[in-house]
Amino acid sequence: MLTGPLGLALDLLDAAQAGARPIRAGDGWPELTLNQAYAVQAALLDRRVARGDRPVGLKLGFTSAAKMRQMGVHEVIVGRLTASMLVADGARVDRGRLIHPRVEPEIAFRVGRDVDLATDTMDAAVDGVCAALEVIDSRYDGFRFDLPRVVADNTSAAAFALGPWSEVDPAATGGLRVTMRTGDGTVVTGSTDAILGHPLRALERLAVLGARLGLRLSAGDVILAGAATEALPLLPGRTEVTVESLGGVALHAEGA
Ligand code: OOG
Ligand code: MG
Repeated sequence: MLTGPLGLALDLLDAAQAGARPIRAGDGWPELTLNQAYAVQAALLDRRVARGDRPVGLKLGFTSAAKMRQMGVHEVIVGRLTASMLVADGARVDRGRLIHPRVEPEIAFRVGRDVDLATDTMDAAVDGVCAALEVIDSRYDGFRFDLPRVVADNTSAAAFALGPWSEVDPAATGGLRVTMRTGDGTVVTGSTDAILGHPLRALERLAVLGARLGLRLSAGDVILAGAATEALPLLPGRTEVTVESLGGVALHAEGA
């Protein structure tokens, strides 16, 4: 149980997500340190689990210069993925349950065995790679936050979709062309090299951050390496991401 400022942050974030209403100036958001913010993030996960959800992996944020520039945050962060966030490839996402959703193209890794990030090497544990699409939905008004806020808000995680898994060596995930087309036909392109120079670097950063935070992965868990381009609004209609040699993934957004 979190009490005091941490408990308040937890309650504000939980209510914002449940009600699809952003936290605004004047709502009494408490200033948090980065460590406190990760404690709030962990408590949010505990609440989800208590309601029947299940951890299914980890995500990295701000692994690309494009995202850092877009959001004004310049440090790699880690968040939690749960089963309820996973959207089947091509399935529907209801925008009405979200505040101001955005979508970003990513790649995902899957681990084939349990990993204690403090002691185990991660890239050897990876047994699959795929194209991925992440829906982010900051619980703060205007998508405006600083580092502790976005960390407490589970790195804006809202939903994600995964393409078919390939047994590509993680070392071969560099320099792949990434394309995202959103509901109004807008197309952005980039390269997996935008992710810290090579997606393997994302795994290395996750190992360092995860060891510090005491994080673990279970066999079958997913890691989102972070967006390869800036995020775009999640508009009604089909959003599709393709990653050269890995394939594609899509979702269909509906609702106001
Ligand atoms: C935070 C989430 C960042 C990424 O891939 O860089 C992230 C945000 O931009 O709201 O998921
Ligand atoms: Mg992301």
